[in-house]
Amino acid sequence: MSMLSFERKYRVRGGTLVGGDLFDFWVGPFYVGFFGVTAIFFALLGTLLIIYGAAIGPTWNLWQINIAPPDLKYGLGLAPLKEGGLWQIITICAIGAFVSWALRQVEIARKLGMGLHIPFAFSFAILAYVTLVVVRPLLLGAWGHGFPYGIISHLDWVSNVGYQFLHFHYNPAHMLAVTFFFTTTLALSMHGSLILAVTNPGRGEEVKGGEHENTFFRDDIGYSIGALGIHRLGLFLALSAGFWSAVCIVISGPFWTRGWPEWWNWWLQLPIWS
Ligand code: UQ2
Repeated sequence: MSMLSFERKYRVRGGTLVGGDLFDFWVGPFYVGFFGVTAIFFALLGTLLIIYGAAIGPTWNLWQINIAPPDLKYGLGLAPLKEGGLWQIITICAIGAFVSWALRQVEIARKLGMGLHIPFAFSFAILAYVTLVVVRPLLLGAWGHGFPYGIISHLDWVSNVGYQFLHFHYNPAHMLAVTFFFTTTLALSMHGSLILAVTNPGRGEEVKGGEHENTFFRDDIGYSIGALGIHRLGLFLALSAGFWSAVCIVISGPFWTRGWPEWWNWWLQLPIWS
């Protein structure tokens, strides 16, 4: 793979967290690093175990392949390989790969003298996954509370857990998460369309810049959040969506066991009504 003229300038040594300069090199366009090696290791092992799990399963139908967590009777112990043990090892591989990836992002950011916003942002996605398959199962006392790895099966799991709480949409943290997800799409569609609009003027027209971006929204709604501001807002909205998703599932079971509509009885029980 060829290297762009400016790339050589940014291929600087150092910034590694472990291993010194042992893994401080590139393969083609990719930085390796200690965590590049561990990421490849966990991703490869996890993928092979998923394929093995599919091979000993009843179907090769991509939609129906399922690798289930252990039965609840195994509690927080290790399960036999074909009875959830595979799910447990795959979960370790997944977390190993995700965390390796985040730490590799840290090393690259350090090399370039950048902020750590990217690994920080990615860690919220890891947090949401770890909450589902580690934190909540730990709090509930069994790995069997993790979700199954399969396209249809994980949808069934979400549906089942939803009905277990009667009407999951009444979960206040779920409400916040959904609102943040939708607002994220609103903000990104506003930002994406604005940038494309100023960079694609009519034929013969000059490309527009920040002044036009600000002016459009000041004319439109009387307010412009600014070029830096929209990215801060976008990051905040996206991270909040992931954060409240993790909260909404971890409180369901460990901290609230009845239907979510019933949670709102606190409102009817306020002393101001009596
Ligand atoms: C903006 C701005 C940008 C943008 C966008 C806005 C010049 C290039 C999209 C407008 C965004 C506003 C007013 C905030 C909207 C609030 C929510 C909660 C969606 O002003 O600065 O930079 O891309």
